[in-house]
Amino acid sequence: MILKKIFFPMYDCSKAMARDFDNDGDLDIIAASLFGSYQENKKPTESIVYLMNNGNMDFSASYIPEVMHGNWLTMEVGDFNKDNLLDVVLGTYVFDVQELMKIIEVNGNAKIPQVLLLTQF
Ligand SMILES: [Ca+2]
Ligand SMILES: [Ca+2]
Repeated sequence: MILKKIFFPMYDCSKAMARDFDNDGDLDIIAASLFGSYQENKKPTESIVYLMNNGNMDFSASYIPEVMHGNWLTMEVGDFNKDNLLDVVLGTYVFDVQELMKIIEVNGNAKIPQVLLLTQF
């Protein structure tokens, strides 16, 4: 038996969940990363990634640049707004005040999402 494999590089991925997010009958993947300490040079591709299943184990990756400063500790999937499309809720982790100050310095403001709800439209 030969299994087709996919490899998607994502450093410090803390959780990946497979669900049919686009209701087309196949499983897609959402993955989030937790870094042990804040990485100011972190890329959007290393934060939250949505892998849409195109069939035959072919996936297209999408990113959310606005949330790249989170250290995503927890994630859950559900239809929170009852529109029959799955949503994703994430929670981030900040180790201490020094790390928080570094994030604020890099972001330029203190508006950092601690809990994030992603919905589809
Ligand atoms: Ca799907
Ligand atoms: Ca929904």
